[in-house]
Amino acid sequence: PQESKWQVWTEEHVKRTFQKREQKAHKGTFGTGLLLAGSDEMPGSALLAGIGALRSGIGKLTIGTSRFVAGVLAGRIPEAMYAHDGLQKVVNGQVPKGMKACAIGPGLPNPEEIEQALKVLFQSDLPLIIDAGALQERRYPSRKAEIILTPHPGEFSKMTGIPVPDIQKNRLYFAQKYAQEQGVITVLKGRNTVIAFPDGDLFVNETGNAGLAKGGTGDTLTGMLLAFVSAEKDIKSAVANAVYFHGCSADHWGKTKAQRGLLASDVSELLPDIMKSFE
Ligand code: B4P
Ligand code: MG
Repeated sequence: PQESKWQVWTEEHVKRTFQKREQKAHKGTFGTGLLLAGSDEMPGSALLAGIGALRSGIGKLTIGTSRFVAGVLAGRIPEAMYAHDGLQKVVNGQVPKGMKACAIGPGLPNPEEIEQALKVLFQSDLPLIIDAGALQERRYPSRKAEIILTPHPGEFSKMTGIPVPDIQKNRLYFAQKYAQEQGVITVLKGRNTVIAFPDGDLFVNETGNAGLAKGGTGDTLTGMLLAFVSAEKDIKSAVANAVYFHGCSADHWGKTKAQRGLLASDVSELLPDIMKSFE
């Protein structure tokens, strides 16, 4: 199989597309993001994604999570608001008002509940970032706002039934095919993350290193995507720049420190240094 033409998403692409933070801005300018993540057994995923979103410049963040997790997180992320049992509320049709985009999946264990929540969210006009526990084999409805999927090869295999070794041999081809057939933006993660758009546009990210091969770094990326999609006007560069900066953080770390010592939270902490040279 053969994908159609593709490009590396380069530093020049980032310089051309990354928006300056308007000095007359207020928090509303950058949108409020809804993060549906975290459960009693996996509270850290909501924490990591939440910090990823805030460090990436989101205007306001509402974290929909269990009461227990909200209690744990409130002291660590005082900047966020909390929707207690947020996923259940969405299942019941109560999507918090005034949101610009929604990310769902990190640290969510219950597939049936997620499926019901997605049914409600698909009816909304929110761009959706779907990750981790929310990635399943399913058909996506055609809707106006974008759907962005962020599988690693294991999750992409679960979504498509294609064995991981086959995916890895033809990452560009399968990501492009899936994006076009399903009408969703597909971010196939791993070394040289592939970013495929429904119109056939296809990019490869070359930043990042094996320091990112550690639990939690995917959650950080999901939070970053929520922020960029909420704040930026152009969806393609919003997605590609989030992937680019995520990798840059790991590369920056690797200049002076052992890759193996990188934590997912360090990725977020380094982001302001990375983005500084693009502002
Ligand atoms: P999960 O247990 O579902 O892992 P997770 O919670 O999703 O972890 P996290 O969210 O932190 O990381 P993610 O991969 O989303 O899955 C783990 C299992 O899935 C593994 O045991 C394995 O079976 C399978 N699996 C996962 N990745 C696989 C792969 N690449 N090949 C085959 N099987 C795989 O996000 C990680 C982030 O780090 C991404 O942004 C990714 O692009 C980046 N990253 C990781 N390694 C990198 C590298 N070497 N170079 C550059 N970037 C890298
Ligand atoms: Mg993940």
